[in-house]
Amino acid sequence: MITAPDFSLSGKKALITGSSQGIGLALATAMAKSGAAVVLNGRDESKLAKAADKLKTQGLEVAVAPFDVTDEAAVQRAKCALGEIDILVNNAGIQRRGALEALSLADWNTVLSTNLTSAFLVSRAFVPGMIKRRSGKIINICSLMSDLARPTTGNYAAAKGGLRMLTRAMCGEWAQHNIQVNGIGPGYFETELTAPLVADPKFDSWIRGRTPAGRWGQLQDLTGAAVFMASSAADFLNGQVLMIDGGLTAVV
Ligand code: NAP
Ligand code: GCO
Repeated sequence: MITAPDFSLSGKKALITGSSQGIGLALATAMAKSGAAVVLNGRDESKLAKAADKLKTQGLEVAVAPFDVTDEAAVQRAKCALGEIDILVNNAGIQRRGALEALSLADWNTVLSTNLTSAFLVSRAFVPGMIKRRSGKIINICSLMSDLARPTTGNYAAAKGGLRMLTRAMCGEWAQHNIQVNGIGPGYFETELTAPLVADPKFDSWIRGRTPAGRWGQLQDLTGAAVFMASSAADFLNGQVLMIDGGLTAVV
């Protein structure tokens, strides 16, 4: 018998990396409002505490796990401290813009390690529990730059392109254990990461013209897809990346 889809996350524990602000905090808030007990993550403990307070004042179940997602030992310590989780959102990410020919190896490495390797490190830490329980959801926060490049973001595009393929690779290895791994590819959203672009009238005008919806993305625009992918309604969705970009990648 066909029933209404179940988007509830009640009884689930969700870890969202890089969730002291921006997209991560928005997704954590929406998941908490959908019933999940959420764990916020970031390196700056005071920022993390302020973010947790915002959720607590809304009566939401929240904990914090301050660790650097690029630090293998710190990720392992976090796994020991947190125990099992049901939903993992690999969201932590940074930008270090610059022309490729002038880009430092440090700026290359830090973007690849934060935006790509960290998804491997954190998923590797928590997936054994999901395998044992034959249940789990992993959501990788990709980008429209998983498919499209823009000058001065070569390191970032390489990382996000890799994250699309890592999403498929994780599906290939873990779907057999009833673990669903999918990605969300935001377009251009107003956050701290894009603040310099939002503040640039030329870029702002260009992105509004280049985006069929004619606007920057707002954080609420991402929450429906994230809660869906984290819920039992998406139990047969696997290895896919959903672009939420106002149509930007669909139209030249
Ligand atoms: P943001 O506002 O700069 O937030 C980044 C978050 O990640 C912060 O909470 C930051 O906290 C955390 N973080 C950074 N490095 C970390 C590390 N090594 N370990 C743990 N946490 C770390 O960025 P955002 O715009 O929300 O972006 C979130 C994700 O969405 C990123 O993966 C980004 O690539 C992706 N994305 C963004 C857009 C957009 O237009 N904004 C579009 C497509 C994709 P701490 O600095 O305190 O650690
Ligand atoms: C840039 C932006 C993009 C966005 C986002 C687009 O410099 O063009 O930082 O990389 O962050 O990933 O989806």
